[in-house]
Order: sequence, then structure tokens, then C-alpha cells
Amino acid sequence: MSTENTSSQFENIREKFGRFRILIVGRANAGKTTILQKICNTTENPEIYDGDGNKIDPSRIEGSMGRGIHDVENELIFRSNDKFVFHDSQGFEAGSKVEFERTKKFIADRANTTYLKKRLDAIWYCIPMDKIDRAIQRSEEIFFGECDPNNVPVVVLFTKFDALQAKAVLKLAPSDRRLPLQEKLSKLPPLMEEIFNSADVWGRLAKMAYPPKCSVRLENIHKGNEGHNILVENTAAVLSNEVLQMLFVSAQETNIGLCVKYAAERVIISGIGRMCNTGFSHSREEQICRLVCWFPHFQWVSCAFWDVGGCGDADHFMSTHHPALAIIVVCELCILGCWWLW
Ligand SMILES: Nc1nc2c(ncn2[C@@H]2O[C@H](COP(=O)(O)OP(=O)(O)OP(=O)(O)O)[C@@H](O)[C@H]2O)c(=O)[nH]1
Ligand SMILES: [Mg+2]
Repeated sequence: MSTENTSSQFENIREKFGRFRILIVGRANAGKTTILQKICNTTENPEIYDGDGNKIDPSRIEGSMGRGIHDVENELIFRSNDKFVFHDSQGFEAGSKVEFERTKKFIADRANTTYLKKRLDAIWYCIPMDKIDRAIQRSEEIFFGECDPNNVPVVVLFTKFDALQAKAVLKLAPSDRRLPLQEKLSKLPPLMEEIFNSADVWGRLAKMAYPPKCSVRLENIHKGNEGHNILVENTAAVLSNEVLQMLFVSAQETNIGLCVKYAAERVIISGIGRMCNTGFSHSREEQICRLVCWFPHFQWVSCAFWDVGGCGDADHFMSTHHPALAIIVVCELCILGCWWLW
């Protein structure tokens, strides 16, 4: 199989599946928008499109956005990374049956659609830890108790985990309270852990009819903490097949280490395993193409070096993209180059 064939196969996959689609659920003020911005490496608000792809004027829904009320059918796309499309469920923290039914129908329709471009690929459910005593309310009970995600993986995001610090301070032993600030801070994580464990949020979710696949703790995301990398890693790990994993891993641009990990595992290690077992191995060109499919800058790399689709060259790429991006691509190519020589 030629390099060009393998490249166009991946392009066909992208063409067929479109953007990686994520539904984010959670009560108002849970930190949903902040995490989406972090994933897309921006501080801008997303552009909003209706279910038919028409752009919506944000001023038309400004009042409702402020209250955290969004139409689950609307598509949110950040200009900084348009390989993702997000849906923000209407907050159903009050246990509103109407909102819940709408979200449930959305999940059922999008999970089962054969039109892959509209398919829902993952669900992120946010539970803020600033109100840990009320972490599981009616909305969580009905979502995890009555809403079949139809094999779409659900990841729980324990957002604002840093809020447990204030509660942990109250649990400090009297002798520890007199310690210098840094030492005092070092005593807090085990206490935060204790508070989190005693609330048994994960244990209660795990016993429900449709338990989440996994959870991540996110803290100080609004202050630039890099915890979102764990979310990216865990989401990739629970996706049901390699095509979806490739779409997700190559769509995200914030965790290049993850791209390297999947490229190494899925191409190099599995290739060596296949060669040992069957004696069959792909050509070098095809292996390289398979490797770059896991990287976000795949199109530019392939354009620049193999001129796939005749859309550019390396000089053009370097002059038209941000220098940091160019450095990442050069690093990717170094890794690939080393592997080629080896
Ligand atoms: N302490 C803390 N605050 C956070 C964190 N992430 C976000 N916030 C703050 O929480 C508030 C709400 O964040 P948003 O991202 O707007 O929450 P949202 O869920 O999109 O809210 P709605 O759109 O109104 O439903 C903002 O003031 C954020 O700065 C975090 O990790 N820790
Ligand atoms: Mg929001």
C-alpha cells in the first residue's frame, strides 16, 4: 500500500466521522466552559451553531448563557481547535424532567445514528467539589440511574477539587495550624483525600444502573493548571475502538506526549508483535504514515513532506504557522526520523 493511500485512508476516516463530538453535562457554574476552553487552548468563547449548522448570534442567547442554560442540540466550536464539537446540556440540577428527557433523547439519537458525522463520541459529566455535601443530587440520580448512554463512554469530572482545601484547613490538627504556610499546605492533600473519600461520591456513582467509565479530578483549571491532560488521557483510554482513539488523540493539541504514546503503542509495538507472530510487516512508508496519523499536525506534516494533495511545502508551513507549533512538528519529525533510521 502506498504512502498516499494510507494518508487518504485517514483523510477518509476524518471525512466520514467529522469532528470529535463531546457532550458536557453539569449544573450551572460547575466549570464546564472553563475546561472546554482549556482543552481547546483558548480563553475565547465558542462559536455556536444550531442543529442545522447555522451560526447563532450569541447576543440572541446571551441572557440564557449567563444563567448557564444552553440548548443541548446547539454545537459549540472553538476557533482555536475546530476538530472538536461540543454540546452543553441544559442544566437540569433542579431535576427538571423536561430538560432531562431532552438530554436523554439527544444521547439516544446521537449514540445510535448511522450518520457518523452526527455521532456522539463521549460524555463528560461535571460534578463540582465546592459543594461536596450536595455532590449527588436528583439530577445525578436520574442521569446515572435512568439514562442509558448506549455505549458512549461517560467520564465524570470532579471539578473545582481545589475547593476541598478550605474544608481541609478546618481539619488540621491544632499543632499543624501553627506551622509555616508551606508546611501547612503540604499537610492538606491527605485531608482533602479523606474528605473526598468520606463523601463516597465515586462509590455511590459506581453502584448506579449506568455507572461512569472513570473519573478525573480537576483543580484550579481557571488558573491555568494543566490537570486537563489527565482528562485527555482518561478519555482516550475509555474510547471503544482504535479509530475513535485516533480521531480524539489527533484532535487534541494540548498533550503531545499522548500522541507519542499511542503512536508508539499502536504502530511500533504492535507492528513488532505482528512481525514476530506472522512474519508480516508494513512497508516503512506505510508505518510512518500510520505513526503521523496519531499527531494533530498530521495534515501539515504530510503536506509538507509528501505533498499529499499538493497543498504546500515545509517552508510555506513554517512561515504561516506559529513558531511553537512549528517546533512541535519538528520534534514529531525528529522522533519519526529516529525511528526511520533505527
Ligand atoms: N476554584 C475553581 N474555580 C473554577 C475552576 N474552574 C472554573 N472555575 C470558576 O468557576 C466559575 C464558573 O466557571 P464556568 O466554566 O463558567 O462554569 P460553567 O459550568 O460553564 O457555568 P454555566 O455556563 O453558567 O453553566 C468561573 O468563575 C470559573 O473561574 C476550578 O478548577 N477551580
Ligand atoms: Mg458555561
